Amino acid sequence: MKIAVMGGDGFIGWPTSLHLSDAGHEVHILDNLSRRWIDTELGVQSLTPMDSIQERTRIWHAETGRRIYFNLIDLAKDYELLKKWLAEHRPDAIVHFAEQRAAPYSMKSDRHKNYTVNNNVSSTHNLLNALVELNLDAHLVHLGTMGVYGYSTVGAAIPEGYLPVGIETADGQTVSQEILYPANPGSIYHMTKCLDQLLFQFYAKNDGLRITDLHQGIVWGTHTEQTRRHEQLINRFDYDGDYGTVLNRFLIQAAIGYPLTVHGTGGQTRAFIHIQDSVRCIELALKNPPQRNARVEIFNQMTETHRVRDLAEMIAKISGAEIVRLPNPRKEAAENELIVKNDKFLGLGLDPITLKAGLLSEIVDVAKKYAYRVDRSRVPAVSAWTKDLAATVNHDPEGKRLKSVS
Ligand code: USQ
Repeated sequence: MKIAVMGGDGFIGWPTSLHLSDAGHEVHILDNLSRRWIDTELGVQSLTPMDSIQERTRIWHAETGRRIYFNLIDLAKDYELLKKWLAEHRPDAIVHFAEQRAAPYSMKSDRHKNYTVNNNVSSTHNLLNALVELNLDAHLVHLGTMGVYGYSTVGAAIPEGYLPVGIETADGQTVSQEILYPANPGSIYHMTKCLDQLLFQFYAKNDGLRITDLHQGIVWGTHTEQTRRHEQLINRFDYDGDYGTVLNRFLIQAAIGYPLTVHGTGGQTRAFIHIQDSVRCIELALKNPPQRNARVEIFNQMTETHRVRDLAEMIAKISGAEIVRLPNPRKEAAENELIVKNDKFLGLGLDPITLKAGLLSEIVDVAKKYAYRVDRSRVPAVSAWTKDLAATVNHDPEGKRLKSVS
């Protein structure tokens, strides 16, 4: 297949591009390199040293003889350029990662809220709009989030996208329907993914577009089979308070001797998936497109659920790290239960990689190798969900410890 990977320079976009290229597909990356600009804005860098996208694709070609093509296009702003590229290349499938993906970044200030909404909603809409305009029947696979469902305890398993409901009619009958699971976003970022769902629903119904939405959990790990092949193919690995996600942050914190930063009681239960499984799921989704005029296909792309404090304890046990409980900068349930259905990917043959001490220690070792690149002052999560919460943020979780050491 000819596949366009929108956002193919990012944390999952890059390993996905390699995985698909390795599987024999013709891969074209479209990316505005915003993730690199945001690193510059925040004054942080990936724990792992990353080369330019042009250099990465050159190394991939030298290693495998396969080409990955790169195009500098901003989906949210360069509509005409995007349309021109799609018209010339007419890909069979499109994987859409081209969105700002960090909840804390989206909540930093009014400017970051505006940027996240404008960027994410426009990039998705521009893509859908162009497909219709060009009469292009490419299968669109979008990286959504488990966060569209919200994290309140329901006491029932979260279905894959659609909820069966009974509606009482005027004459007292009950009719059955399946509706999109009620959206319950917990951040501006998560809200944009809820808005994406509505855009997909409309374009599938109105124009018959073939769309798959992947509701992904928190990704952990950094390497995939392909990124391991060469030092310069290495994936990015975020540790900072805005872009680092919880499990990867704990692993890096363990590696650099920083206390594991648990927000609140750590009773938040979340869904997780290893990055290797993430790229496999995307390939499975590409192989199983919905029919034209069918409703949007939705998969829950996760393999297990864990409570934040249990993760911290597991990592403390294997690494000897200490744990600190911090005031939670987010407005979220302190404790929640989470049961999630993921039968569809399992049915398509996904054999999940689950959290095991051996695998976690391996990631701590990767982190130790690059520990010299960490700026410890960028570890704390200081983006607060409300002005009141901002006043409670702990800007220096290891401060006391450092003082007692000196
Ligand atoms: N947390 C801590 N300590 C930390 C960092 C986070 O206790 O140092 C807690 C947070 O308060 C939250 C949970 O861990 O309760 C998860 O936070 P996260 O930063 O790992 O994940 P989140 O902000 O939800 O976002 C990430 C990705 C996003 C993806 C989402 C999937 O950045 O792109 O959509 O995970 S999900 O969480 O399932 O919605």
